[in-house]
Amino acid sequence: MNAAGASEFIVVANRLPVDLVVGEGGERSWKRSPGGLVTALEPMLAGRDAAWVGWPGVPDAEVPPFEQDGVSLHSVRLAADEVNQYYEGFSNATLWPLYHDVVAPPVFHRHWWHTYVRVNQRFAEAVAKVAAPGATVWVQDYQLQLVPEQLRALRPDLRIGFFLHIPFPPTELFMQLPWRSQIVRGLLGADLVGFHTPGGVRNFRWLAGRLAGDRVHGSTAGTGARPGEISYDGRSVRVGAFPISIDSAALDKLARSAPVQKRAADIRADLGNPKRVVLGVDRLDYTKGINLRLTAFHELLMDGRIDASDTVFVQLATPSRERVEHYKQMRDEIELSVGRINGEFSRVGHPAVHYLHQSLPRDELAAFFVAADVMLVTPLRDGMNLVAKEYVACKSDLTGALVLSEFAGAAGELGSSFLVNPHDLDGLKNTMYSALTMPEEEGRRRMRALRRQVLTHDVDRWARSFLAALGVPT
Ligand code: ADQ
Repeated sequence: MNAAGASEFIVVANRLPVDLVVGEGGERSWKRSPGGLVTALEPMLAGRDAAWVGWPGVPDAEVPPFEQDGVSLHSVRLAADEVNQYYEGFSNATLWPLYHDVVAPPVFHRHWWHTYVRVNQRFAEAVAKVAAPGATVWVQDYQLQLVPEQLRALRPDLRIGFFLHIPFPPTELFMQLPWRSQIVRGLLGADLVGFHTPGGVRNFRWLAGRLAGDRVHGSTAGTGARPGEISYDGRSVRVGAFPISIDSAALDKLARSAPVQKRAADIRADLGNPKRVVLGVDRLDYTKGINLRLTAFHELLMDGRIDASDTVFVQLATPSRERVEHYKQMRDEIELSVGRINGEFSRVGHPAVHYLHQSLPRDELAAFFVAADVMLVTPLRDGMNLVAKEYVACKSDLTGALVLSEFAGAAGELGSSFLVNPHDLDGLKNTMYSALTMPEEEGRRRMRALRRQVLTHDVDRWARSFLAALGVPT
């Protein structure tokens, strides 16, 4: 491990990979953070000499640097009003809905923006202190889009990569942002800007020409896995698509293990051994289309095409962003729908919908994936969606069907799933019905193709291809 101020490889993300938990008596402990980013990066960092700069998840916490699993963790302190304005405000009530096709209206506040600039600067300064001369810095996600430019101003010797985990929006939508030029210039501070899909790359290249045109002197498109280039301020900024994935082999192994297989059988028994188990697994977020799939399930029951006595729906939802207004409303709507369906179609001891607003341990989640006959992944827009890939990795016996929204980044790779436009309610119902009733041989053929893709394109390959494009030996 390098001494502080001398790390060769630094990940900077809004959150540390662990959350600080402060007990009632003020005692401190650490717990793994929720969400896709940690799941994605953890295997990549294992065994590397790395530092991670991020917020510990609690306002006003002064935390000295410490080491965990061989990674040195550097905490960035945020005051309560900064959490409110930079994180809950600008990141999650402005950028998140804007970048997800404005499925909820984005809120624009100038004071949120000013706090976003100030907090990004603090992250850049924290990295500048930790980084060794010529070190590589990998900046993660929409909360830190100004960091590449701010960090380059402080430390021009560093090699800077940026990866966006959420969609980069259509140009017309991005143009709504009052601070659109600053964000584009912030990103252009990187040596490599990565997105999940080629669509994100196209949108960004167009916007760079439009919004930073005075300093852009030409750009090339790139092909397939080869990034394009934007010539900016006398430097070359590479821009490419790097679809993220999961630690497929590890999950495949976990799902095949005897305890997980046993637990999957127990889950089915606890559900009353129904003919079909339908599953949804999401962070509770309005982009994930949870209510649409509940409505489709409800209508299939009302139409008599499925029967609650032999088909049950399990929705697992991790609590998320509970202080943001849109999330509170959406949770109420979902819980109302669950109550309504159960009121009409459950029997005592046999609910039609099982809804758990809880975060589950990895092996328990794997058991649910193994137990599920049909997996519903129906976001209105999603950067990638790791749940779709996790489900596939857990189905080594080639059973199961994946219903997947066309608007998830994962749809680009998982064409053998049941692709669906979740806005089209009849289409969603028919697709769910097809998945529930598909012939066994068709199911095996589809699942075999899906598994070939997911098992050969894992998160390690994603990280390596990004770092190779950044010019880092891997
Ligand atoms: P998320 O929006 O968080 O990620 P996703 O990619 O599906 O979405 O990852 C969610 C993770 O949380 C998965 O690993 C899943 O297993 C886990 N999870 C969900 N519900 C759970 C529960 N009830 N209990 C335990 N774990 C649960 C963002 C982007 C995505 C992108 C990722 C990675 O929005 O589009 O795929 O980053 O780039």
